[in-house]
Amino acid sequence: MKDQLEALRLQIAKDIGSAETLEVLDELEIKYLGRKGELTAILKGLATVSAEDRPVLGALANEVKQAGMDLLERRRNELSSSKFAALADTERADMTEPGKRPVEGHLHLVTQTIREITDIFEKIGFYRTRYPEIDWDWYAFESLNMPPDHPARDDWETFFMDAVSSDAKKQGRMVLTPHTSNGQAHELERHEFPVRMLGIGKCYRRQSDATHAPMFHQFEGLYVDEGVNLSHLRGILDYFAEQFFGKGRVSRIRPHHFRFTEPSFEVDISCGICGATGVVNGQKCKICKQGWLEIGGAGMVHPNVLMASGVDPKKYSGLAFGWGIERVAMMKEGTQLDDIRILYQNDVRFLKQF
Ligand code: FA5
Repeated sequence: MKDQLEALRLQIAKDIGSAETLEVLDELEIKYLGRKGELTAILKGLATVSAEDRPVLGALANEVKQAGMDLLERRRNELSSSKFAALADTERADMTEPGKRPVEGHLHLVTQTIREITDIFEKIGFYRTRYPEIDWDWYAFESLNMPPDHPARDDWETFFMDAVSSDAKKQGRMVLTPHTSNGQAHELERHEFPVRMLGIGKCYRRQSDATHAPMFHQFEGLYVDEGVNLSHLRGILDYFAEQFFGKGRVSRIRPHHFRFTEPSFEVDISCGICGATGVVNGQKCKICKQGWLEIGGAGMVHPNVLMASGVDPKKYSGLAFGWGIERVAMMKEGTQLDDIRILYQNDVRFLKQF
């Protein structure tokens, strides 16, 4: 039995030494040292040996088992580390290699313009407001001195929908607002002065061509306090022209008619390409054709508008202006778009230029 054990020790050492994979080692462990393995089979013979030899042979069997376990562990460690060493060669990752950047988007030109305009007006004390884009007839028209059936509404009437409210100002129908001027009555009825509102929102009209979109944005300025006059309006317009369009750009006002301002004006900005001359290298300026670009309407708030919101026109006066965000973005040097609708076609090749 002693010889059998010694022979087994040598066999185990030989087989483990030549095993090339972890799986073979697992098999050898079962074959030699497992519950039904060769060592157990030899130990069954212990019952037949003399009581004197039994402890000696038992100790030897334990020694063979322990030696086998030690060899198995050592060989397993060797094989595992060489396996990872091989992996390190075949699957090497260079951590210093530049990664692949995901495609990054950016803010839409209209959003960028809204932020820029907001910054410019906040510097002179205006605060941003946002009033409903679907609003009651009162706010969109009547409070602005346009009673039902007045012809001044014609160009501005869009989609109306029936609605119900118990509020006296919220009667009749609701409308997709054609301008941000509906914000004027909302702001005035708060009766907190001075009012220095910059309302920015979406507007809707029955128009679609190179300079008109059916959905566009306006920014509406409303400044109401004691003693507000036309020179404040001129100052604000010139301030905006220079801040937004660049040094040397100025504004010009021309008489116009709006029901909610008196006097009313159209506002033009001097063209940055021809320097307000209308001529470039002896040719008519392609951008403005006559030196000036029209950007929107403005005027002194009509007393009826103040009264409609319970504001005393003898005490307070105000100025208001409403311009298109897309239009001013289009007129900025470096943009110069020849069709407003491209802004909403979601063509990434166009959008990523800004
Ligand atoms: C108005 O909407 C007045 N509520 C503006 C106003 C406010 C006047 C306060 C006085 C006091 P108008 O319809 O002209 O006015 O539009 C103003 C500007 O909005 C236009 O000059 C243009 O810049 C822009 N705009 C108008 N219609 C469109 C459209 N369909 N697409 C893109 N921009 C437009």
